[in-house]
Amino acid sequence: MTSILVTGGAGFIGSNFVHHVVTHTDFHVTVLDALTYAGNKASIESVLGERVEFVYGNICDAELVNELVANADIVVHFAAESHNDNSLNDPRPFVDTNIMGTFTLIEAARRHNTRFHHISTDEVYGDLELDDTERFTERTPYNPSSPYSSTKAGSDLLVRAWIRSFGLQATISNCSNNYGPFQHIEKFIPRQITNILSGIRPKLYGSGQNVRDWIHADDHSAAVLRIIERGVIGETYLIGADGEKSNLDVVKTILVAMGEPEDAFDLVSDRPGHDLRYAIDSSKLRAELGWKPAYNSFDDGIAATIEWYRVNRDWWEGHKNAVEEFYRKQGQ
Ligand code: NAD
Ligand code: TDX
Repeated sequence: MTSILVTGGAGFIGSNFVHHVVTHTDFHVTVLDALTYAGNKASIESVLGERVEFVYGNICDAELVNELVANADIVVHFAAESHNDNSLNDPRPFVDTNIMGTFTLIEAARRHNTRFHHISTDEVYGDLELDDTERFTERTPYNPSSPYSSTKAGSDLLVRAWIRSFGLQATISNCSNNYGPFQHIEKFIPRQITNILSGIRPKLYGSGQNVRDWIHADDHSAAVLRIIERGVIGETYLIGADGEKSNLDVVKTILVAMGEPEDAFDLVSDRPGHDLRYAIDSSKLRAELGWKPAYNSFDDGIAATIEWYRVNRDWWEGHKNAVEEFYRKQGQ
């Protein structure tokens, strides 16, 4: 039986991936997660057992990582500090986890010649103008803006160098903005949904014109599985679902779906260095590996996500005050 090590499997996308793997494969899964503020074991509790094992630990712990990688056939590396706003307040954990943690993992993968898949983001490419006709491709030059995206770019470059210099058996994927269940409520979509559920008005940074390219986390998981199964070693694949929307449009979609007037939001201070637009051209992944998204309606995906937060109040309610206090202090 194939044994897969999933770092960051108690986080948003990692936990969605664990559920996807349990449903669609017969792999044995080991989750390695440090349960930072962003990790929640409850997100994978329902599948923990013989097929899914949880190991509490840090990806910077070389001894632990070496032992786990030695026993795995494949490593899928999701663990990261992932929130731009946090990286602007305290960049240090981003350097530690995203750079040193990735270094620790690829050293172990190199030692044991283990298949490695590195999860990254479209933010490494910087941003686009609103009227730019080009989208990001695998050939777009790196130009990250924030401490978060620069540490992700650094980790991608480490993986690329380990492939070329040491023959690391690795692939890389850079995905656009994910939404779906189990996303921390500091992030845009769940923040607004849980605001409305808590009687707080949604908060839009700046003018709300910034554009993100949305993909459901389950579509991201399916693409990663496809890359593990059919991807070519050494290659990078961009993952995206042609889901470009302005933040203003997303907030209006959420408000209307929750039965509120579509102008019942507040404009708040902008994020420093706020990237204007991301947009992914995923034609390489579609043409070469035959992947396509299954979630074709953003409105339906958002409605299901709203329902998930409505039903799973216990999962998020305990963090809500602290998250809003963090934002209140910076006028957001
Ligand atoms: P998340 O913040 O929800 O989860 C991160 C997980 O990693 C948490 O469970 C946390 O406990 C764990 N973790 C953090 N530091 C760790 C460490 N040092 N050792 C072990 N575990 C540690 O993040 P996410 O949104 O699920 O993102 C997962 C990955 O996907 C990241 O690499 C991110 O860059 C990438 N990505 C995210 C998005 C998105 O829209 N969220 C889009 C593209 C790519
Ligand atoms: O309250 C808010 N109001 C608002 O207008 C928040 C939290 C965000 N925003 C804006 C900022 C962005 O333009 O919404 C957009 C999305 O913000 P985030 O959810 O913080 O995501 P983003 O910064 O785009 O990064 C996300 O996608 C790429 C993930 O957090 C990253 O991990 C991933 O790499």
